[in-house]
Amino acid sequence: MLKQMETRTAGSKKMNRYLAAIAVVVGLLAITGSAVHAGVNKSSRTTVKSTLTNYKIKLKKKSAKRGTVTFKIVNKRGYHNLCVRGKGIKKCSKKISKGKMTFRVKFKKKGRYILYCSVGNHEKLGMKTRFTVR
Ligand SMILES: [Cu+2]
Repeated sequence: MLKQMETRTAGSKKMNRYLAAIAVVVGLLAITGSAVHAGVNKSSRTTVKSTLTNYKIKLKKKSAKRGTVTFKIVNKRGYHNLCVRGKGIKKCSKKISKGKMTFRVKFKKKGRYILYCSVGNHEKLGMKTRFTVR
């Protein structure tokens, strides 16, 4: 189809220059478009220092960007874990007594999540806190 157009406008240098300009603009738009797309898709990584004790969860950060969040947990007292629920996610770390562990969660959706401990009735005793994904 383009070939036909070129044949028809053959002899018109002005038209050819016009078509070349359009091609350049379309090319630039394609480049800018893909750059913006890459920016949106870039998944973020956040580390959140977390402390567990009887019966509290303390977070150094209460929010993160969408992406992978690594909770670096120190359990100071008692037997606990760290769980996340909300937006279709329900995931728990292993349970530990005094010590350290890492718990990694991939947050795909923005919104409010709850972090809690699933041991016994610890959540009711206060081991519960809000976590926001932006
Ligand atoms: Cu607990």
